[in-house]
Amino acid sequence: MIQDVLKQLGIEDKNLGTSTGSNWFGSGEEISSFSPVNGEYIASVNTTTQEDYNKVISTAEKAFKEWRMVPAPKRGEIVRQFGNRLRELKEPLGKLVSYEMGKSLQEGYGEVQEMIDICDFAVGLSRQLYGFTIHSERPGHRMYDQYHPLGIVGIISAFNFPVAVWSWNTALAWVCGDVCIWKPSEKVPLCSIACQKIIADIFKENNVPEGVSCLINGDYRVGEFMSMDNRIPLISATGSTRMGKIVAAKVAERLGRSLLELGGNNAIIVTPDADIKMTVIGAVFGAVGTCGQRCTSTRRLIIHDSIYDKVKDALVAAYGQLKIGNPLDEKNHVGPLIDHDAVKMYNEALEKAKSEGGNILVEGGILDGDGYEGGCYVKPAIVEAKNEFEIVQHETFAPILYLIKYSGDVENAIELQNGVVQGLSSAIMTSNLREAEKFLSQAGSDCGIANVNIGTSGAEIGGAFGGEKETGGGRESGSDAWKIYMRRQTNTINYTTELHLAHGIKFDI
Ligand code: UN1
Repeated sequence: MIQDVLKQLGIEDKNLGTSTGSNWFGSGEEISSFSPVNGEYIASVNTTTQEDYNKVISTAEKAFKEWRMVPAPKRGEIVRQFGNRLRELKEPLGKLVSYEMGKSLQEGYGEVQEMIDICDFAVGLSRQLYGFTIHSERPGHRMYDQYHPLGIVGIISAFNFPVAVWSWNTALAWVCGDVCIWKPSEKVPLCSIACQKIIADIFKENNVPEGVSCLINGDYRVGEFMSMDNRIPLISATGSTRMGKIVAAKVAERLGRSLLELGGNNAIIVTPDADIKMTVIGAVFGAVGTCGQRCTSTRRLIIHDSIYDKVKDALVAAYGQLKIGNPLDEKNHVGPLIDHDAVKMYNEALEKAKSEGGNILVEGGILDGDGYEGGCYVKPAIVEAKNEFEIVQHETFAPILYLIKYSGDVENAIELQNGVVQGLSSAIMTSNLREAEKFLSQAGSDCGIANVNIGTSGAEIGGAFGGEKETGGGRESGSDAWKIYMRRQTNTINYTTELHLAHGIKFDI
């Protein structure tokens, strides 16, 4: 089956990993992509050398000069066609995401749906790149601000959302008049080849210049070409906090702009008024969906002591129903982890949780028997823990859920929820209006995302996506996140015959 999928998406056994659109090249070493589903070799991609990169940059720079002159709604029209092509290719692309990354087929399709949704959003946005008009203090003057394209946007994406996060950035950047260079995770290079082929076709059909969408491949060294390059005014990086700190420092050194979407340590607060059924569905999907490898995955449940046992029992029963296995088989809820390193980190986290005094409620473990051969399958685990445990403070990209008890008022739960270094997503399950509003108030959750009666993951593209503290502070996707992809300019126009100075200054000559 996967052979058909690869064929439909134009993926060969050996692929050139560098592209400026229709042109594909690359002379770096090969990286092979193996599926976490069964360990099988899928195909290989060659990496981008410094020389290849320089060619990409000069093509992108040239393309920007043309692309910025295309009216924004016309750019939007091209993004509309891209969204339509994604609708046609949702099935093969979703399957490739599932097979190369390991997330369930439903989630693979969901990821492509996020791409389609952001394209729709960007099409509308292409007619709404507004600035303000401001009243001038001087007579006969008009003042306003407007937004212009920035230039080249560098996108560094993570393995866990191998296609959607790229599209959040590109769809907006393109309608804003920018050109993009994408460095995907070296763990999922084939997804990047598939996406670049799809957009290259659309661009070719519309005579879009070579260089508006560029792809480079390789490890952090290739990412470094971009973060140190002052020809790239904005670097949008998604991934670990460790990576984000390195990228941010390099970009800051040259006074570039960075948009960071880094680690999370997301909690759901479960108050005495919570609907237990909703809580369990939200928590289980949040903790085990994508095998716990979303940056929005639910890592902590902060449960009121009065309902602790009830929630705990319901969760244990729900975990007993989970089907783990080949993610392309739609009856399975949980697929594999991305690779053996991830399995090792999962194991180490469970060991550490135990050594710090955690009580294992649902036993974890590696699955390698029948049906799991060659894959990276593990059992989702639940651990009763304390918020201050070192391991609980740390983001482990795996399906480990920590249960933490609170007593007294919701303020105590909020304090625990905020008591970590990360600040991406958070949620409260309650039917108590006062508690919900406290959670959303300025003294409530300190995260970029705060939900009531839904879980921590699965954000819609229409909202701004990102978080505070070590999550990096950036916002991608909806709302007015587009502004970071543009430069703002304030214009003052004098339509009188005299030159007026501001602030009442007189300067007669
Ligand atoms: C990520 O894990 O980097 O909110 C992105 C969600 C998805 C995006 C996650 N829409 O879970």
